[in-house]
Order: sequence, then C-alpha cells, then structure tokens
Amino acid sequence: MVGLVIRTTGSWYKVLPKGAAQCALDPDWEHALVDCRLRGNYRLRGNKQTNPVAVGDEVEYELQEDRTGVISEVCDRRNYIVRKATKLSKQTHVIASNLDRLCIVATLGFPRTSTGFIDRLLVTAEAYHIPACIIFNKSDLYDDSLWEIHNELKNIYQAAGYPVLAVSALKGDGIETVRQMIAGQTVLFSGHSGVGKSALLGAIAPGLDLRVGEVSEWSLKGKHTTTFAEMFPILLPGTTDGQPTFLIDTPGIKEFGMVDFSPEELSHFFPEMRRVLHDCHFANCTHRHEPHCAVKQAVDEGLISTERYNNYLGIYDQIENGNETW
Ligand SMILES: Nc1nc2c(ncn2[C@@H]2O[C@H](COP(=O)(O)OP(=O)(O)O)[C@@H](O)[C@H]2O)c(=O)[nH]1
Ligand SMILES: [Mg+2]
Ligand SMILES: [Zn+2]
Repeated sequence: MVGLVIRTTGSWYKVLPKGAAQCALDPDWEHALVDCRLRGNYRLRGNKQTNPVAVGDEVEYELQEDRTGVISEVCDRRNYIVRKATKLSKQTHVIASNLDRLCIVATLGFPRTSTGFIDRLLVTAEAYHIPACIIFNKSDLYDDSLWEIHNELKNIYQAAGYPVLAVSALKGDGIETVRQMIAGQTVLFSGHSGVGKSALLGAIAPGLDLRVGEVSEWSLKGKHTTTFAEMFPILLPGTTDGQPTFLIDTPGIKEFGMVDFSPEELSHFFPEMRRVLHDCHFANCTHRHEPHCAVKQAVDEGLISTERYNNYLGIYDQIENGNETW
C-alpha cells in the first residue's frame, strides 16, 4: 500500500492511503486514515535527522490484521524543510517534505513582521528550491499609512520575483486569489505565531478543524508544547483530475530552516542579486566592500532594494558568526 503522511505523533504516523477520500472536510475522512508505525528494523539513512518520517512523505506500508500499518519504505523526498532538533544539537528535524510552495504569512501591524524575518524565510525557501510567496494578513486593520507600507514592500518583493498578496482571513478579502494561486499544490504556511496562519487556512477551507489563536495563548502562558506540522487535503476548483490541495499548518514551530551553506553562497539565494552577480569584478565577490561590485552598483541605482541588501549583510554576518538558525 502507498500513502501520504499527514500527521505525526511520537512514533505513530497518520497515513492517507492513495485513492482514499482525499478531503479533510469529508465526514468519513478521519476513518480513512491509517495509523502506522515504522518497521522495527528500518534502517535510517544517516543520523542527521531525528525523525525518519515527516509530514508530506510518501510511504509504502503493509496493513496488519488490526488495521494498523507498518511502514517499510519512505520514498525519496523531492525537497524538505528542517529546523534544529534542539538548540544545541547538530541534528535536524524535518518539518515537512515534498512542498510545491512556501507561503510566508506576515502582518504589518498587530504585530509587525520584520523584513529581516521575511528575508530569512525567503533565503530558506531558495536554499531548498521551494517557490515562495508572501501573504500579508489582517488587511482589515490597515489604515492609509499601513497600506502605504504594504505597497512599498509589495514593490520590493515583486521586483525580487515573489508574489505578494494582501488578505484578511477575518473578512475574507483576497482569499479567492490565494485559492487560485495554490490550487493543486502542497503548501506550507509559515510565519510568527499570531499572524493568522490557522485563521487563513480556515478562510481558505471553511470547516477545517483548526485551533485559531490557541498556540499564541499557550505561549503567553509560557507552556512548552511540542506540536508539529499537520497537513490538510482539500479540494479547490481549478485543478485537473480533482487533484487535492494540501495545506500544511505549523502550530508552535518557531524556527525554520537551517543554514547548510557558506556565507559566500548567500547572494545566490537573493534572486535579484543572482541576476547581476556575474558582473562583479571579483569572481569571489561577497558584495560587501569589494570595488566594482555589480550588486552594490544595482543597490546604488535603485534596482536592488536597500532594505533587502541590508538584510543580506545582516544574514551574512549571522552565518559568519556561526549562528545558523532563524
Ligand atoms: N483583525 C484580524 N485578526 C485576525 C486575522 N486573522 C487572524 N486574526 C486573529 O489573530 C490571532 C491569531 O490567529 P491564528 O490564526 O491563531 O494565528 P497563528 O498563530 O499564526 O495560527 C487570532 O486572535 C485571530 O482571530 C485577520 O485577518 N484580521
Ligand atoms: Mg496556528
Ligand atoms: Zn559583488
């Protein structure tokens, strides 16, 4: 049997069998899921990762008499996104795999997401070859000055090559555009706690069983909770062959990505820098203080945003100083 891992709790994995009712809004959906464990003698490929099976993995499993499954094979991942297993550990935890898109959910007010945070997630997406977009939520709270900031940021990020949307999960504004953009894809929603990720998923697919506001309340109380990514298949119009759309919520996950590249590679993960860096005088130009640097020239000419460039410098320093998570 072949299926898709949609949730993990400890050593049990919820697997959606191929061909089963593929919509989390289907009343029979929970019953279609198979509780699976990993085969006892499953050989881990290397020991860098703490979880051998992650949300988004395609797995082969055998059904037992008690209707549980035993996973015999985790299929090769197209891509995946990780975080550090623990603060000091060298090991990583795979948050989710086989992604078609990373949606960065941000807010301009209540609270304000920094461009530094957005740019770090974008770098992560570039490093893992996952197309990214930025969704500014809570547009219902915008006044004129927030709209002005929104439009400035939209210009910056669209020029870099990323789709930018303004939405209100609360009022429903812009949600149809999100649906059209993600139809048929596997999409990970990431961003700070409280920006409205769960509310956004609920707006995209009304009726999903999501805990809006819950994690932010937990963290206010200072409780330590271990929550993981969870995937919800839904059916959206506009897909061929009724292909489901997979939404991945990440409640409680604070850190995304881990740098496994050298600072010299960083500019390759800024698309607008990647386009010009071959014109730098020095082949190993770091675009910080070298003369005849095409990147700095593009910044001076207003072709590359000063804000993005400053964040590049900040991330460069951070990696150089051995601080490799965000
Ligand atoms: N005004 C406004 N509030 C929102 C919107 N979306 C979410 N919220 C609120 O923001 C808080 C956090 O939402 P939640 O979905 O739990 O955020 P998450 O931590 O990113 O999953 C809740 O109190 C929501 O009601 C929105 O579009 N507008
Ligand atoms: Mg949430
Ligand atoms: Zn340069």
